[in-house]
Amino acid sequence: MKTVFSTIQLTHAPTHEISDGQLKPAVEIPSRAQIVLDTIRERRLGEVIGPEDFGARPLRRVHSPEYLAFMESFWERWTAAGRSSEAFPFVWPVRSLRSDPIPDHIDGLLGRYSMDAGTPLGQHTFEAAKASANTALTAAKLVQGGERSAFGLCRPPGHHAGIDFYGGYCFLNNAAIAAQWLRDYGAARVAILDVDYHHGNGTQAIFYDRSDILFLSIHADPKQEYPYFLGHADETGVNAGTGFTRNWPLPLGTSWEGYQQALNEACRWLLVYKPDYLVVSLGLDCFQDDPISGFTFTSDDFTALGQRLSYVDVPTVFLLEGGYAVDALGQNCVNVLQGFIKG
Ligand code: 6XA
Ligand code: ZN
Repeated sequence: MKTVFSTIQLTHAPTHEISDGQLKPAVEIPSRAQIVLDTIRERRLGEVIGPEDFGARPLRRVHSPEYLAFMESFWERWTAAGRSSEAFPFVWPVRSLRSDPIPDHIDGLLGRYSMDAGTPLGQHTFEAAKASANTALTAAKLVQGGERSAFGLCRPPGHHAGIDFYGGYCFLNNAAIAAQWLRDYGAARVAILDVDYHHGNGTQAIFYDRSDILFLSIHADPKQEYPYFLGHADETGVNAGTGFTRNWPLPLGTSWEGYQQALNEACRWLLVYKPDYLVVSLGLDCFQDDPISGFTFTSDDFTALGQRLSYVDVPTVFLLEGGYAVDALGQNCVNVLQGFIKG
């Protein structure tokens, strides 16, 4: 299996994040990508290639022009306001406040275009996010060109980012951008299976009213876990998209044993839907030692996950999402990918 990766993705190197009422060391850090890359080479998964530059068009197919313009101009505006550190929003247009008109001040803009205060935004963030999206697109193009599978070593991740907001360490929705690109270049139906520990709220919302892109997600129950405000079992799509979103929220403490029923159900939906391509939002944060998560997968369970996905027998694009137990991240990730190859 080929891997796509660009070192530009390492330039987003946050130092801190806001969590647990504190300014803590950031967990979505460049060494995550580095260890995955090192393990891919050690275990000879396959060739590692750089991404093609797809330009702005595929980003505009998913994200709003206003949001992309905000991201492009963010650092200039932030520094013009006299700031030089990573940015965190602190006010949002929630119920009873107005989203329009758009504020002029950078602190207002940060709130308008974000969903949480836990996602550091810095000088090189958007450059890295664009490289990450190009990595996803290049992996999609490999599979579109006839490869059975490809791995986009995406970082920063994407599945929490919506049409016009960032959050959950995500800025551009790599899985959505890749799925939409596959639709735009010949596929009739694309499915996205999100196996990250956290619900992929951004991806779900982007395709919620559509039947041409199926969204399936298995994750920690949002009543107990981030992102808290989406990912319940009763969210199944709307209008033309009714029935084309499915969620399996699972309790904290879920093991591979408890996970498999949901995974088998999700795979059955894939067999019925018969997508031309499958995009897997591959988070590795279901791991037992993940510092911010609450499931109990072992490293071997990730091999079984990859094997199970190979039985679906659809050309598959894997895109990295979360996973913060850095020491084991490379093993866990390559276990999924080799499990898939060896099926
Ligand atoms: C709150 C937790 C963010 C979740 C990030 C993640 N700081 N999403 O792994 O998949
Ligand atoms: Zn996650």
